[in-house]
Amino acid sequence: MQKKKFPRTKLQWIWDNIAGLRVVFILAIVGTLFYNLLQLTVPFFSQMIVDRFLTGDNAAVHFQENKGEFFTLIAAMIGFTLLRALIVYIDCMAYEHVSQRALFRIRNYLFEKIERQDMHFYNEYRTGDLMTRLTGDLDAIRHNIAWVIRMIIECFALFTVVSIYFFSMNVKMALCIVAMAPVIFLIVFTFRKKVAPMHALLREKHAQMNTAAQENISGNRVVKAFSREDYEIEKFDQSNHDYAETNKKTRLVWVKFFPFVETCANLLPVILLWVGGTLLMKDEMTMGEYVAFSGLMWAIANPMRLLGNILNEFQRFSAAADKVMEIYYSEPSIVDAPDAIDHPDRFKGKVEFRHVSFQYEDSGLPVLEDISFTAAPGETIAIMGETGCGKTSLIQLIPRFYEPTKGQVLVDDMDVSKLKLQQLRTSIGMATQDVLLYSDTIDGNIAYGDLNISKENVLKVSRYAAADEFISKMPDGYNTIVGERGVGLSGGQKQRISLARALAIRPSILILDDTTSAVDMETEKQIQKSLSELDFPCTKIIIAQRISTTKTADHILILQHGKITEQGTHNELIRKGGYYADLVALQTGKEEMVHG
Ligand code: DUT
Ligand code: MG
Repeated sequence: MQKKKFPRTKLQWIWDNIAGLRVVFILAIVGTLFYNLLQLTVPFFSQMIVDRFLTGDNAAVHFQENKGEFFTLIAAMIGFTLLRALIVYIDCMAYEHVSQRALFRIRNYLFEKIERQDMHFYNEYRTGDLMTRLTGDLDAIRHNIAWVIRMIIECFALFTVVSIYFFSMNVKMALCIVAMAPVIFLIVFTFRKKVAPMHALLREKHAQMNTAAQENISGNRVVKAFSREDYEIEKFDQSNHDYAETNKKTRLVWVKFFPFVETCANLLPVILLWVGGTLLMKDEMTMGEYVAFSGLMWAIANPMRLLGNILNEFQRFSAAADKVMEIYYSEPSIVDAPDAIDHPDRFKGKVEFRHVSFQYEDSGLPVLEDISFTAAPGETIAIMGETGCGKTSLIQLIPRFYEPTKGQVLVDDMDVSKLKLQQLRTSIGMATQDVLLYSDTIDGNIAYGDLNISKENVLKVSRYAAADEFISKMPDGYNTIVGERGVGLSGGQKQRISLARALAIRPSILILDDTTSAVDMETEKQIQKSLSELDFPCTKIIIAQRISTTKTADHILILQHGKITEQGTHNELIRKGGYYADLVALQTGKEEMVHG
């Protein structure tokens, strides 16, 4: 996939997201610098002790005469060590605090972003991938704030401070040691180039594995139905194996570089012994200085060794940040127009399509072509046609889930693209083709679109949807909890709850997509009757396959391959003798009569 450009760099983005915590963060950085400076105290005092009290001609006399000074130096050493430990503790807490708050903030923001995306986004991204962004990727970002940034600062601070100290003590010795730095940088730089793509790949494998797990868990009924457990287990195993392999390969990249870095780090004491020894013999360096060099050698060697690890983690962060920022900066393409009409009043419910054509962004085939029809307020329009002819696509243009590629969709004579999305959508009650019920009570599911709905109204819409009877018979009635997908309910029962949910918002426009397909004829008749007797005005657009559902409609549209091929009332279409008439014949068993 093409790498996306973001308005901010990754570090700027982190900076943006620690607004309000920046002072704490900067103080933490200052703390890191400070406690690394304190690292110098132990070797500094050791040097003094060695030079004054342990070496030299009159060391023993000096010690006898200045015992007080000796113990003061020891006490200072202990004091500074304790102070350093305290600062390290507070500092770690500060980084942790900032990183946790930033994580919290980004996660909320990201969830809101995902929630407000349009349909196109959900066609593009897989759930498992989005979940990875919200969990593993975000954790890599938190780790970057809490650990990686701190370590980078620590390494550089330590290296710089110790180098300066070394130079102040002995330039020749310092030069020989610091000369190792460019070599290390070269190694690490080459490593970075090799390891960066590995982390991007690793992150992708992680997302793939999560997607496999998520799809299997939510689609487990299909797996069971086809007895494909073994197959899926093997497939997941493969995914897991892929991930583990990539993980191993990523580690191996460092393993290749590690011996070089380790050799450089291990050479340092050798250099000290060799060069330092020579300088000592030539009296160009004191024993105390030698001890200080030796005592601080780790401060040069450790950053060298750590750099690979830090870089590894930074690349992990970088790969994760790419993914998170992609969502962070994504904008839904369907949003309120800047000059959107404010329409707080109830819509009358007129729906009009004017020469509408439509095609999905990711497919080259036109789905709808030149669709024109009008539904007057309160009318019932039925849409029929073979599977895949574009019925669902057509109705999705009304709440503006997608935009037509040509033509206009109007509600109450206003182009839907000029209406406020929230006002438009809350006026449309929709029961979609595949019913999704939340893990909540039946009551909660019905009240989803209007949390202030009264108990009586829940009962009323359930009666309209012919759902009251079966709900009342359930052990906990309206308080029965239904599962993620309404497990425990029949297809027809779920459809009726979904219809009740659509009616509960008292919509101006009711859209039913195959909503009574799983309901028996008798119940369907009952629903039809109550839909014609609703106590609020409502235009109904009903997709159905059964003639019994559509024959009372004011207007029937026949959709074939994305075009309206017939339209009219039941009787008009029968007289016409086309697709609809054939359908009537087929469904009422009078085929021979029509063709005979
Ligand atoms: N299509 C896409 N992308 C989508 C959804 C559908 O390319 O996200 C295609 C598939 C099909 C056409 O659009 O060829 C129309 O699909 P639609 O779902 O509108 O068909 P339908 O009339 O509602 O079919 P069914 O009766 O099976 O629900
Ligand atoms: Mg459909």
